[in-house]
This record gives sequence, C-alpha cells and structure tokens, in this order.
Amino acid sequence: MSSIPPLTSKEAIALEQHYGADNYHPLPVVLERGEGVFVWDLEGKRYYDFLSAYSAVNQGHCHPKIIDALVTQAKTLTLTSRAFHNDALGQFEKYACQRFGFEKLLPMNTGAEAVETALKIARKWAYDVKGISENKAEIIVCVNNFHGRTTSIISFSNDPVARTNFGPYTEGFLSIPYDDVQALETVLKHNTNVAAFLVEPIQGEAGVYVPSPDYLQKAKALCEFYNVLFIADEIQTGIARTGRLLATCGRCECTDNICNNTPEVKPDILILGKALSGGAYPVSAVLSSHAIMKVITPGSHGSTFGGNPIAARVAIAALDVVKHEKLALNAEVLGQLFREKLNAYISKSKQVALVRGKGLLNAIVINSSPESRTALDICLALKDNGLLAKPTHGNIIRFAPPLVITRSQLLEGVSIIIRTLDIFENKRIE
Ligand code: IF1
Repeated sequence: MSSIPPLTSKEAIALEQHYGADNYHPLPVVLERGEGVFVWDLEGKRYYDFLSAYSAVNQGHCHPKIIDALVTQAKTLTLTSRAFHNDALGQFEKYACQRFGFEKLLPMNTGAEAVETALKIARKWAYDVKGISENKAEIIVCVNNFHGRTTSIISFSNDPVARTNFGPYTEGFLSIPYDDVQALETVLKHNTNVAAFLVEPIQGEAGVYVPSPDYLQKAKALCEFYNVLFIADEIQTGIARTGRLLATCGRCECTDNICNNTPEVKPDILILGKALSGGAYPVSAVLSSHAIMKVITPGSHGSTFGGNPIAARVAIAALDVVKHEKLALNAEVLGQLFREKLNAYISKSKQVALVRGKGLLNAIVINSSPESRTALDICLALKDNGLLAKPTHGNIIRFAPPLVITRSQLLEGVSIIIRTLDIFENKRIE
C-alpha cells in the first residue's frame, strides 16, 4: 500500500501549483486512470480523450499487449546501458527497419533527442560525405515548426514564448515558409552548404496545417537534385495517426486502395517518437540508410537509456498492435467521417470557419482571433461535457483521439463536440 493518502482533484492541482515549475497551463482536470479511448478523473468522471497525449497514445490507454510487454520485460531486465548488448535491442532494430523500410536505426528516448540526433547525423554527413567545409553546414527548417524544446531546436523556432531569453542560440539554420516549394528551391540554389531539409509532414503545433498534396514529393525531389538530406519529423504524424503508417507513406500497410492518391516519399532520415511506444514508455528513433548512418561511430553519439530492453520490447508490441488492429485504416476511415460530420455542422455555423486534417489528426478553426480565449473556453466546456481536447492557438482546437476508437465512439465524441459548439454559437464572438 502506498503511504500517500488519496487526493481530490483540487488538492492534486494545488500540489502541482505549489511544488511544480510553472511550465504548463493544463486544463483543470486530474486524470487517474485510462483505458482505450477513455480517461477518468479522481472523482470518477469519464472523458473521451481527444488529445491522446499529443498523439503518443495512438494504440489507446494501457493497451494490454503493450503493458504486458512492459511489465514482463521490467521484471526481467530493465537497463544495461550500451556498454553491453541486450537481447531485445537488435530485435527491435530489425523489426522497425523492416517495417518502415530502412536499413539502420538509432534508438533514443524523447522526440527532441531524436530530432537532435537527426541534426547531428545530417551535419556529420555534410562534412564526412558531402564535403562541406568545417562548421559551415546549414539546415533548412520551416516557419512555425515544432520539433521540441532543446536549446538547438528552439534556436530555429519562431515562437517567441518557446525561444525568448534562452539564448545564445545554435547557428546554422535557414528558415523558409512551409508548403512553399519555390522558397525551398531558391534557398537550395543560393546556398551550397546545405546539409538537410527538416520538415513535419503536417505542422501540428501550427494548427494541424496540411500542406499541398504534392509538397513533400516535390521537396524531396529538390533535395535529391541538390544532394541535401530530406529529414521527416514524423514524431506526431507517424504510427498510423494520419491514416497510413507514416504520413510520408514510406511503407503503406493499408490492405485496400485508400493510399493510391498519395505519392510515396521516402525520407533520407525518418524521426519517430511518441506512439512508437503507444505512450507506455519514452521511446524514439532515427532511421536511415547504411550510407548515412555510417557517419555515426563509437563514442560520437549515445544515451544511457536509448535502446534499453524495456523500450525495445514496448516498441515492438506497440507496432504490432498498429498492424493487427489495422489502426491506419481505422484512422483513415473514421477521420473522413469526423471531417464529414463537422463540415456538415460548419455549413450552418457562424463561429466555426473550417475543419482540416488527415486521418485522425484534425483541427477546427474558430472565427476568433488567435489571441482570444475562445478555443480555451470551448475546451473547458468540452471537458464539462466529457471530452478532453486542447487549443493550439486562441482560435484552433486539435482533435486527435486514440486510433482504437470505434465508429460509435467517434460519433458520440462528435455529438459532444457539436452540442458544446452550439452553446457558443450565440455568444458574442471576439
Ligand atoms: C510539449 C505541440 C504537439 C512534435 C514534433 C518533436 C516533438 C514534438 C513534430 C518533441 C512534440 C509535443 C510536445 C508537447 C506539446 C506537443 C505538441 F503542441 F507542442 F506541438 F504534439 F503538437 N517533433 N510535441 O510534435 O517530442 O521531446 O516532446 O518527446 O508540451 O512540449 P518530445
């Protein structure tokens, strides 16, 4: 038995406010338990989780197969460091390489670490292979990107809250508008020192911004032409979230023809995190080819926890669940249904301007300023009505339920959303 007495939600929030750093502004709900698409607060109220821990819990909360893998391995061997081999890492590396269509995998823990790893690989490749002179390598990134919180990553963020007063910043990044092939071509033409182009297949934090259908394919072709590595950050879009195993569709797992309209774009470097573990454990990875990964040599990169046996077993189980439960297909089909239902609502709505997204990564844009608190107020009301979601800006709400959601659960979620939006329909719009 734990010696900590049970808390009310109010007490739990007060503890965090008193002892915790103030780096978040969570909705006032204290979650205690989760199962599938549902989470429960300390008072026993049940909610639909339409955030899925920012798409980490694609396989649903506490998926029994993933938790089994976690518990079994935790009772056997937890951590060896990479000073020794362990019997799980190689199996995970083989499984993931074959599944995603790559030759080599470098395991890390968090998304930001994997992004850092990809940037280090790209820079070293630029010097060792491409022949760029020392310290001159540049990496192209996009305006409104989100790739994590480390000092180097925030160095190329344009979000003032994430960036201001954390300098001095890491140099060597060139920023171009997202979804702008011309801008990419111009930078590539005028800079001979470019190592890589780092891009999110859909910009999540920017408000689930889906680029033009041929953007990634054209960007990849330009990168090939200029001998520049194409790095896809699929930490949020990967692992079936957008209706395919990867949003870049590196390996399509759908059994029918729903992917035929999407051209395959194979990144030179693929970054995965979040749902790679189904949210049960921090697991991230960078995948690439022999030719690129060979620039990493003993001692040049690593991590105490990266590639540990629990992470390896959990990731294999999490990827198995995606395949066996056909989560990509479910995300594709139910994502279409979600947008269809909300579009029908929007056609009669004065306050919701549009719904956009792919698979089960969607957002609604409200007719309100990005600085307003309308989206937050709607999320508070959604919470009262039993559905959890989070604004990305004052006027955008992201909806990303676990991909194990059923059709009837999705429809119930939609009806909660519509019922809640209706309450706001006649309120004054800021
Ligand atoms: C937070 C956003 C989501 C990511 C992409 C790398 C990372 C993330 C594309 C870093 C992380 C999270 C982190 C979370 C908020 C969240 C987020 F709203 F900020 F943009 F998901 F949409 N690349 N995204 O989305 O991965 O190091 O966190 O494991 O509070 O920072 P991480």
